[in-house]
Amino acid sequence: MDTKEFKITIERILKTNYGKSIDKAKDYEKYNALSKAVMGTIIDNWDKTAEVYAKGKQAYYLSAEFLMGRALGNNLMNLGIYDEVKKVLEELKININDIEEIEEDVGLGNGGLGRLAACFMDSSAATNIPLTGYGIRYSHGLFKQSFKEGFQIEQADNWLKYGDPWSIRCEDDAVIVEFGDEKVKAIPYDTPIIGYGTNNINKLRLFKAEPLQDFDFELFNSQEYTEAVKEKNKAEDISRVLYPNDSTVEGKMLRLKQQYFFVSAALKDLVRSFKKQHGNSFELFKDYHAIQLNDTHPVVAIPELMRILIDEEKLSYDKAWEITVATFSYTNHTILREALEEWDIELYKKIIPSVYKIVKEIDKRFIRILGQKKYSYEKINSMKIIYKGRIRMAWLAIHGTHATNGVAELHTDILKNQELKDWYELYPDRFLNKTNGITPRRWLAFCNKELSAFITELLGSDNWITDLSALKGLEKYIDDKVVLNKFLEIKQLKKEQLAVYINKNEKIEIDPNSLFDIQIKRLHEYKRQLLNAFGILDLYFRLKENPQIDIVPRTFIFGAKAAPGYLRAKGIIKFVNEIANLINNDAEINNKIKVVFVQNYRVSYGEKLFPAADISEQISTAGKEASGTGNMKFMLNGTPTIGTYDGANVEIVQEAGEENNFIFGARVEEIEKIKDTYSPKEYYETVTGLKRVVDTLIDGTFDDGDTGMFEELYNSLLEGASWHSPDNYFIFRDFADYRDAQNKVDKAYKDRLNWAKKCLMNIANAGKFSSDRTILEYAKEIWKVEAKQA
Ligand code: 26Q
Repeated sequence: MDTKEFKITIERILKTNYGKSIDKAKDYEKYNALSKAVMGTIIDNWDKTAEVYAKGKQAYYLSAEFLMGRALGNNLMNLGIYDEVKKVLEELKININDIEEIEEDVGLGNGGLGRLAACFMDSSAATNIPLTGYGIRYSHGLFKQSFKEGFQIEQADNWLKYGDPWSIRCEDDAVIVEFGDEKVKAIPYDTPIIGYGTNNINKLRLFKAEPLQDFDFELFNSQEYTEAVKEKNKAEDISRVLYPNDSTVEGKMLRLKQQYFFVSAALKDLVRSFKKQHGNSFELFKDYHAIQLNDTHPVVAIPELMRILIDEEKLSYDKAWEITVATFSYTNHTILREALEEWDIELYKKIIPSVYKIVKEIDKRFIRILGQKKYSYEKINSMKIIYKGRIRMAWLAIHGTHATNGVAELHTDILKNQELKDWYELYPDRFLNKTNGITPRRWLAFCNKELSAFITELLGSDNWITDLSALKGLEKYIDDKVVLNKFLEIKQLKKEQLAVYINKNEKIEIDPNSLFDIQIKRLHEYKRQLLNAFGILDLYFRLKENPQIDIVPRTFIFGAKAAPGYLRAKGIIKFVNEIANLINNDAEINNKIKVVFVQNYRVSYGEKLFPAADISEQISTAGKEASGTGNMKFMLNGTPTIGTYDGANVEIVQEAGEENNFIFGARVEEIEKIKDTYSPKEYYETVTGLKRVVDTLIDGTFDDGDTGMFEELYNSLLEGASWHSPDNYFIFRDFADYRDAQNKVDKAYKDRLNWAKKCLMNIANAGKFSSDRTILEYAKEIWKVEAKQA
């Protein structure tokens, strides 16, 4: 890098864009100028990558969510210029950390599914796999969260307030998306995905919705301002905001419009460039495109491609179907019934009537096939795509693609043998497992530079950053006291850094010498933050009874957003905050335990939390968490797991050893066995300490501000509700086991060197969980695309 020229470029951008010299510029202006300067240096490689990719088959990731987080620091690292730029900035009297911290997170996703998409983008670039992401450029991402008197408050996320230096608006590539009674423009914004250790630069293309016409000039002239901008607003509503929901499905019209909007735009974009290259030879389409559907959210792509091929390109139904099935594949991310997407046919008829017709035809022909196979009437009913006035998107997805995959071994097994059993019998060759992964760049090299440097030193090479299985080489240091102590030293440093950050952001002081016990993920009943809360309360009461109990001082840290309409989840947040209030203000106890619920947990907060954790909470009800990926981020940063036998936890302990983690609770088979006769009351009455903690929900220990939230929680556990049985997630069943496991953690932690060994074993065996491995599996086994070096 020519640092002199780079400096000049930054100064020039500051002057042209903000009319300021560097000494007067604000941090966000410096951030923008620096980012734009970096953009300038990569454009040629970006073009070249596209050119090389265009010669062969490419893959496309259609996702309603991309939870990208911040770009600057990660991009500098991936380009290999982080240290150089840091120095350049120092010479300009700028601290790179201040500039990094000013960047807003790009929060265009809810949680795991959106973050997985982001990790896949990074991994595809690093491994030279031709993958392009397609999605929506929401003007507002996932809401910002704060707490007021312990209650969650949501605020709009205005991530574009300082501009978006990492995207380029591609007016020339705009397409028109047609709804039944409305047409809108879809404008692509392209963001470079910079590969680590390669010149390849992949692309994330997100569409913004705009009206065909900016506003009605006539109306404007006749003073009817509101009317004049109405159409503009209506169009822009489509990409205005991300639905802040995960795991429960709401059949909202705008949500359907969002789905069709980006899917139709993406397919039109692909068909247009295909025709430029190959004319009307559509039999070649599948040889140039593999399209992955990220859950059912983009599954309308199946009938939309059919519509384009049949209605616009005049192919026969059979030809179009063959191309469609060969092109698409589908990933399932959930086992929760309530999260299986279904759409009312009336909504489809109204919003996208021509697509509805195709869905109907697909279903008709499918029913005919099942009839020929002599399937019973009941079975056909249970499998047909349209049933009782609703379109079952997961069924359409399995039938209309050549591959369906789960996201961890256990999850895929449950799909094959339980949830999707009939489908597995119909299409046995279509079902595959692709265990999730995380990018080692952001989740170790970038967020834990101290540990990374140490690993590189020990291994004598930094090739683990692109070949994570190389971490296995760390195992040979398992009895090396110097190494183990150095690891503990680094962990301590990361904990101190986190403590400073939490103090600044939450105004709570925590002790970096205490054990950091962390649960960070979306708030959901099945993830059982409530079990954690009960565990803490139980420990508190035991300490009150007997202050002599010799425990390692512990700081319990939570981070989670609750969907705004998910009242029970919000009740759990309030409950944990009440517990925090009680414990943190109890002078007799607060040197032993402390509880912090951090506000606005997001990717950039995660980057500070994962490296600082001593124990990782992965305590979902067995069978409910499809995979989890936070569990992998902890593991990679040397944090043992306390967890159930669920999702990817199973594979984590397979790799790192059960003896280096803390597994507890009912397994899937047991849950299956007890679920119909489960009586939480019996546990409540008989398990020591359980009643005492559960009753705090109703006995006046805590105040829910007269919302009735706590009583509702209590009833959900003991009485159930119309839509579920009591203690639907088996918290009472696992309570005692969880306490035992926590006691084991406490005991194990006291033996510092032995603890460090567990940590080291987790790092050394995290290789499997690189998203590079996952992406290469998708490329080879599903997409049939090959790496291509630009
Ligand atoms: C659907 C319809 C309407 C509104 C919102 C939604 C919606 C949005 C997001 C439904 C579900 C989601 C997100 C699901 C999700 O994040 N699932 C997680 O996916 C991860 C990646 O595979 C897994 O590791 C997690 O186990 C799984 O919970």
